[in-house]
Amino acid sequence: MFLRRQPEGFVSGEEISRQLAVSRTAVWKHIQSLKADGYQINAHPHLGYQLLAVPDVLYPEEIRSDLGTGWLGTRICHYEKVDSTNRVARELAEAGAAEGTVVIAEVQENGKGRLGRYWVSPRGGVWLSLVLCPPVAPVEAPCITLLSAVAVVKAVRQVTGLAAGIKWPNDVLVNGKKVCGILTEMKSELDAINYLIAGIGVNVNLTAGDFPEELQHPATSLMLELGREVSRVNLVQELLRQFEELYGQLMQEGFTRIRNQWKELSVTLNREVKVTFLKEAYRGQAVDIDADGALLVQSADGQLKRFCAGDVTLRDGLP
Ligand code: BT5
Repeated sequence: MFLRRQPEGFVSGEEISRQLAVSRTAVWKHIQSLKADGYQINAHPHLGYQLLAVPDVLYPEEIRSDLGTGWLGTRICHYEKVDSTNRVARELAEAGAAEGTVVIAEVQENGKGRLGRYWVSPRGGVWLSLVLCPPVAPVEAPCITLLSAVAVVKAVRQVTGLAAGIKWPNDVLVNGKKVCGILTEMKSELDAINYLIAGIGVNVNLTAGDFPEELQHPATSLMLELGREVSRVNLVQELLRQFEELYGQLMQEGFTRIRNQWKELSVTLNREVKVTFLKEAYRGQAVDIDADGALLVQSADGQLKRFCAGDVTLRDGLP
């Protein structure tokens, strides 16, 4: 990635071979393999090499360049195609992968939503899973889902300027449509988490044609809302930075600060909602989330009900 830092001009093969302490032939071979990976490189017989364009692929080297995180993303496993990054991350975790390992795929052929639902994952999105070992009790795991949503919203706002918000518990919306879903899975014992996988899917550069008919209204992508493509590398980098920062806050200070940020970014609170849980629907006003991340809903007769899980429909979408 020596060339990347000098996009303006040429770098001679001699200089690269000196800096990297490899032969000129090795430099030439490396340039050929970069070209094969989609990097556009201008090779001039006298001036040397010039980087013209990097491919829109989430190569670990691109993500790690200027990433600036401490532990998150130290190891990034990138795949062209997998069934589900959560499945791969679980397998790596079982094999002892370190906390902070990131699994990314360009395409998921069997992307998972919650409760066995599907997740549409064609090329152009960010489909990733983080391997975590939070030293908290399993009942506190929902906090990590809420934390993930805060991290996504902050990253989306930072990189695109779009006014993203959170719909409890795990959806990120832009203009009322879903751009991101989060699937948290864990392996735990009664009082300790062995590992937790935070699976995050963001519709970044998806076109309307990428969504099946039934998702045309409820789903969107950052590109569709912004009217231009978004750098997926920048988004992943910002997401990892925000996640690491928030995770640090959670470990040091507990959930309160994350909860406050979640509340600020929420599009659920103070709205009329329908919560569906185990096929039962409950209507009321979403008034708060509690210290465990559960949603508190007040019905018209003043009764307060607490939901640890469920699906929320906001008032505009209420039948
Ligand atoms: C979610 O479930 O929103 C969690 C999605 C998590 C996806 C990530 S991608 C990386 C990692 N690897 C995985 O295999 N999964 C994670 P849920 O709240 O149950 O929403 C699922 C519902 O959202 C589906 O039933 C569809 O109605 C809708 N949906 C499917 N694909 C979508 C998409 N790309 N964008 C918006 N909505 C979608």
